[in-house]
Amino acid sequence: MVNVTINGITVSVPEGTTIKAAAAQAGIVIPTLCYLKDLNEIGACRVCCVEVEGERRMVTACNNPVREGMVVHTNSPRARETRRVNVELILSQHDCHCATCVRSGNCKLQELANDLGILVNPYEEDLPHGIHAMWTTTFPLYRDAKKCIKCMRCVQVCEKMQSLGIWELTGSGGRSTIDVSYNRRIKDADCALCGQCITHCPVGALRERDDVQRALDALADPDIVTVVQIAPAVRAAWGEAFGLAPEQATVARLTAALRRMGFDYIFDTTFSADLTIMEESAEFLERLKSGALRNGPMFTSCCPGWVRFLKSQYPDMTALLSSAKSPQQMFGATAKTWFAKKIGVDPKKLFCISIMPCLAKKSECDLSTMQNEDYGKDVDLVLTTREVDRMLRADQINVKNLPEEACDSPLGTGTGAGVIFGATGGVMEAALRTAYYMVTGENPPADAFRDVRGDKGWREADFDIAGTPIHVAVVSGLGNTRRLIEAMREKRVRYDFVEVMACPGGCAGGGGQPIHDGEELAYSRGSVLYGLDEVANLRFSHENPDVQALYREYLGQPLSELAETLLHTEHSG
Ligand code: HC1
Ligand code: SF4
Repeated sequence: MVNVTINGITVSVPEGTTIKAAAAQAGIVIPTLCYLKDLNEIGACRVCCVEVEGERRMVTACNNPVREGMVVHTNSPRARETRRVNVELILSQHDCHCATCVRSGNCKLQELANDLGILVNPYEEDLPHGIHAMWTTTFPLYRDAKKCIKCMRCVQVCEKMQSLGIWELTGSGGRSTIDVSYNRRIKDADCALCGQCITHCPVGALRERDDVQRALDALADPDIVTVVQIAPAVRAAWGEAFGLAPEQATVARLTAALRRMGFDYIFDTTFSADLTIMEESAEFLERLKSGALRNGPMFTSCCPGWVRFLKSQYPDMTALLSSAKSPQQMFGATAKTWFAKKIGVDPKKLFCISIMPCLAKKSECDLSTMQNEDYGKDVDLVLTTREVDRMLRADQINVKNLPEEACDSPLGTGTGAGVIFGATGGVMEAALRTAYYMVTGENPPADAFRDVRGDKGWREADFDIAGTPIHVAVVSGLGNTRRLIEAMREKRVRYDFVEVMACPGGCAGGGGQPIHDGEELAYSRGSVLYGLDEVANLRFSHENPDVQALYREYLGQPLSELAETLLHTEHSG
């Protein structure tokens, strides 16, 4: 152990502890803009500089370990002055038009400048301009170089967590900035659109393409019937921006809010998550029976960030993906056929809007394989949880005081199995519940496959389905995914079925979810979803009465010709 005195308080900490962590143990907060545990411990922003007795230079607290007998001051005149000047210098290169910034009120730099009482910036504004300030406005990921503070978080998150290395530091001195690596344009750069660089950005330099106006235009058009679907993981997060507890921030309350805004039909993606399970479980059993799994496992296909990753990094393996479309797309295809017929509306007049915790969904719905000549696109528009939160705020909807209202029918019913899609391991668990039923004609205990749950980024489990052993893996985060695929290619591991989610923790931690600087909420949101499953009346996708009606009235059975046409794809677009 090492003894260190910080602001007169002596603490004893293990060797190797950083000054910042030792101070936290003494109850002293040392602010920082760039620090991310295990990912970005490089002292880039210099906001955490402290004075160490006997040292001539100021010391960054986030990446320097304590030494025996060290005496540290975080609030000495020199420490105060250094922190303030460093923040002022950052502000001199930051577009401070806070009123028009998407992160206003949720910006680490704004908060810190305010905490430090910086009312006038004494340094000349020195904003980057020219090429770095320009960006395509069509790609779902949007970057504003004028707001970038070069904290390096996006660089490290994309490189270390997601193994993609899309960002890099370019230029030098005052011209240094972050840009797409190897001089590529973002749309050509293999970005998976996971959005993790956005949720880890301390300011508003990265955000999703804002599609709110397109939703408002659809609402304003009297000829258009708006149909909204709410993704599983949205229910675990949408209320965070309003200070609602998870038990208040229900789908039913969000449904009420969306009705107040004027949307015509409000449905639940858990309906089509159950539908996906019917198709995907049937497909898995078919591959199992035909021996196709000898060529490699079946990969889940519902996460478009993962599908983008596979197509760009391992294109020779895309045949292993389940041919099932994602629940988002299955929903759209069902809404524009079965449902449109039911309500007697020309499907071309239906405008399908998804509320998703995800940016990659914005590009998934634009794929050429996700549309047809009869009705156009399965899904017309995707809004992130954050965009919908902004719409609710814009309409001054007092969500706290809204009653709960049921979704519309028949695409509004989901089971617990559909709800857990939003957490890592949930798709696998839901699929195995139904695969077991399809083989044996009996339900297993609902929690029979809970071994796939957990917070490790790469998990494995073994099960027995009516005498057939199956070996499965669940992985989340693209860095973990790359490790798993490399292990598969080197024949160090072999699986029958693999669930992949691009974002650590699954959709609950998706790149479109509300941002809480430095806090990882994926697993706590995931446990909200598992809690909803536990108390659900129906916990098996095959028991969803609306899915049963869809097969009875329209599709016939899983993998029927019509189901193949509407609900499956080649993943080649
Ligand atoms: Fe997801 Fe899915 S779980 S991909 O994370 O399969 O985005 O929530 O909607 O489509 O259902 C996202 C979540 C979501 C799909 C489902
Ligand atoms: Fe990297 Fe994901 Fe950001 Fe794309 S969205 S740059 S893959 S972190």
